[in-house]
Amino acid sequence: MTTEGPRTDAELVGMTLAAHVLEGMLEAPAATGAFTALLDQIVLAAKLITGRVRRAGLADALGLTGDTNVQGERVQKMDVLANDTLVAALRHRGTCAGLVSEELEEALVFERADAGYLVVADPLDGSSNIDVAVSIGTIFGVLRHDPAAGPVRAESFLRPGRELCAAGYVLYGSSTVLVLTTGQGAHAFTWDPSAGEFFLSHPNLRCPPRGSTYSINEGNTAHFDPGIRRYLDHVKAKDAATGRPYSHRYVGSLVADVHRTLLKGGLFAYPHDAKSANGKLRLLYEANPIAALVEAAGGRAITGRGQRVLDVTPRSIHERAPLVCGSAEDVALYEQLTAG
Ligand code: AHM
Ligand code: MG
Repeated sequence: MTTEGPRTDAELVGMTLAAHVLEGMLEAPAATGAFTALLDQIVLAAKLITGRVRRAGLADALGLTGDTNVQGERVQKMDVLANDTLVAALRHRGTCAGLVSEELEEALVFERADAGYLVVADPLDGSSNIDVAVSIGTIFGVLRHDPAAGPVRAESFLRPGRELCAAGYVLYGSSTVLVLTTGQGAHAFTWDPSAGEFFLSHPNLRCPPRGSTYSINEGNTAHFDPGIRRYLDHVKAKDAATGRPYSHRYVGSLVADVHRTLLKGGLFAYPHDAKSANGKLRLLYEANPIAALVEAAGGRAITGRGQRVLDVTPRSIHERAPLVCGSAEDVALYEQLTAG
């Protein structure tokens, strides 16, 4: 008789996302089906959004709606479609008590007395890239909610990112990839349109300890602190021993820039500057889920102002936060060169 040992990462490749989530739940005896049901609904939204993104140019879904969102930014039709899709998916199954979305000024409360989770999301990030067929993404995070603690309010969401029980993004790139953490590592799943499923393609993602690229909107250099300019000068200087100069890579879509940084290593930064005191990215539904994923993959995510992103306590649901993340050694180098 032979007994099978635990499966290796290579043997896990090809498993469906649904099976992966279910197996994770079975390993956590205290878990209920509600968490799996919630993730199922988020994944359903991702499947619908990827279909819409792929067809956008054909379905009169490109361009602006004519409205501005809560950030004062112009709203794309696809932003609205993606938000409506996510809201509709979360309404079902009774597991989601409320949603904070980049597209909704106020927290949306689902009247489900016993729902145990809150979701934060940017339904479609990288709006400026939609019309030009460049990669965009969906970002989400999940927080536990105690139904006995009273009705959901905006304050229910104002918790540091370290309290997220799940976080993920979906990259609509040359392929559609969903990266998820539920606390035990980060795993990437690739969408197979012919099967209509996400399959595990990168189990236990590890961000390399050091990379050779930096990803930052260098057009903002005039607004940067001297420390950040010192860092940029350093990575562009020639030094064969430390692999410099680094290459510059910047898509302008957070999900795409972070996904490359996670897989290949290096540094992504959207720092504070003289124009934007807290940078551009939103803490609850952009910086926090990304920080949770980067840390789950062994990387680091900091504000560049002496704090781990996941330790920042939010004061309002749409507040912004600087984000510097990626390979542990590259983040340490950034810290060292920008200090003082
Ligand atoms: P959005 O939520 O309005 O799409 O803005 C967020 C995006 C991120 O995806 C990206 O990292 C950043 O804005 C790029 O900003 P910039 O064009 O200033 O470099
Ligand atoms: Mg966004």
